Amino acid sequence: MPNKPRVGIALFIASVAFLAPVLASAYLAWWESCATEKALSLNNAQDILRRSEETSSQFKDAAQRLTQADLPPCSPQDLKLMRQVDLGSSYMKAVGRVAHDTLLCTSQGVTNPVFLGKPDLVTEHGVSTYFQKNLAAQPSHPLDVIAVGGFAMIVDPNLAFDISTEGPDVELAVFVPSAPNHDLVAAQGQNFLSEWFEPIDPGSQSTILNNGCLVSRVRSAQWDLAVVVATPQSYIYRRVGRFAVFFIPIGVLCGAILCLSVSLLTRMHSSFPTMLRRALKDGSLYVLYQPVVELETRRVIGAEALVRWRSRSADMRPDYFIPQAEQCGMIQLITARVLELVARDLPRFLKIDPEFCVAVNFSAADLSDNRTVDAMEQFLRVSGARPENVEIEATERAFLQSPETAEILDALRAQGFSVAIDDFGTGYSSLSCLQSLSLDTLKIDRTFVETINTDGATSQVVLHIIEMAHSLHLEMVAEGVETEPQAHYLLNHGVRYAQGWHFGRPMDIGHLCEQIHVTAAYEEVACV
Ligand code: G
Ligand code: G
Ligand code: MN
Repeated sequence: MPNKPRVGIALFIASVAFLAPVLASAYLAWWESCATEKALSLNNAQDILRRSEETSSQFKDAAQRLTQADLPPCSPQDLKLMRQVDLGSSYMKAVGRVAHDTLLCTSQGVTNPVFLGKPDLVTEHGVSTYFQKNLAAQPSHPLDVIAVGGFAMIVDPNLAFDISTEGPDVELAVFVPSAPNHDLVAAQGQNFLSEWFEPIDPGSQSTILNNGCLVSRVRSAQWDLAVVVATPQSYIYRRVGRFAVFFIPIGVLCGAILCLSVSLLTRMHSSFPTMLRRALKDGSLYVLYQPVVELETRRVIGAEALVRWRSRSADMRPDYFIPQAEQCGMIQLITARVLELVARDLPRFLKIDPEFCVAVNFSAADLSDNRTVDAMEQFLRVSGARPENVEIEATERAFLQSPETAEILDALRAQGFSVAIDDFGTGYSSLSCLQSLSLDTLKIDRTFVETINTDGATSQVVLHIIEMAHSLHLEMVAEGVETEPQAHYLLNHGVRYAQGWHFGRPMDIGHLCEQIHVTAAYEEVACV
């Protein structure tokens, strides 16, 4: 994919990764605030309804007691009983007797009849309510009179609302759901909307957002009473602010972590070509050399060039970046860089040993491209080396990629380079490779060398490989030799060359030069 859309997509993913948790936390703050405010408002409504129900229940008990006593209305005994009843009920201010819209007497000793006027509200159950009557010594504090069956209850309408609300703007109302106009029994606030009083089922409750208010409604199961509590929506926003202080930083943190991870991942994966191009420019690709020794003399006669990538954080494994480079069609750039580095290093090796041979790993793409032949021509010119100083190493996968490969290999061999089959025996078609291609060297894979002197099922395979190589007149290099008995075994079975940790790990040019010197000196001593 071209670079620009890739950057665009990465930016988009990173922005989503950052914004998603931030938006989620904002939504969570809003959701939490709504839930808290809803719970508060419902709680208030239930509290008011409970008080109203209790008042109704106390009045019902009082009326029952007075009816059962059947005393002459307003007689001394009647007044006495009314006082007793009044004392036992916490929500009623007083009880009394009514007839023809007139309060005849009360438990508080009122004996002069008080005309109440027409009732403000009459329910279908025959309950009449007279609002805001000045009955006693306290004219500034009007009371409601609720009358049924000749008895009256005098209540303070504000008592039901004696609860702590969140603020003065919270509106409260107790109403009669069965009344055609859903008349208010008591209210605190003036901005009620008629739709808030649409009756709900007895014993049920609901909360809605309506006209900028959070409206909670509860209806009594046994009384003809319902309560509305309306809280301004601004209270929710105020709460969101408080929750946001807590949630948003968490969201921003999560967003930042996610965004960072996404950008790291996209840098690691999607922008591999960009990274490789940069690495090729800034010199973070380099080569190490693993010595190849002659088993008989232990002399270092050559080395395999192994590419390395020094990245800012840690070295990147070739097992990762070689297949990636192959996949995105950039492996030839790596081969070109390796050849450039080897061409620069070779003169130093040749100064010590003019026969020294460096093996370079080639990929399928290199072996299907005619330009490789020209590149090798140029390599000889730049390095001043002879073709015998270079071996072209490739796995069977690389050999079998395209029909041109055989021709290109022939051309390279005609130039004088030798060709080795790498990791021999690990693929599916190694044998057909040997038949169809002209090769010089077979590199025995370390999985077979590992089995030497063990009684594993495949421990005999190495012998067959060696036999086959002999019969095809191929030179052999054993890979992954880690112990002296392995080296001994290979030598005894006619393998001339080997590489592996027993002789040396991949090393830089300085160390390899030292090792060439040391082994050359060792051989001279041995010969004397
Ligand atoms: O020693 P190392 O871990 O680098 O080997 C890992 C793999 O990378 C080996 O299979 C080796 O063949 C491969 N490799 C190392 N250098 C090169 C290179 O320059 N070109 C190619 N195509 N493969 C390489
Ligand atoms: O190109 P090739 O696939 O042969 O790459 C050789 C790989 O084997 C490299 O990863 C190199 O580091 C690794 N290697 C070289 N010598 C040894 C050895 O003696 N033992 C093991 N385990 N790995 C080795
Ligand atoms: Mn190799």
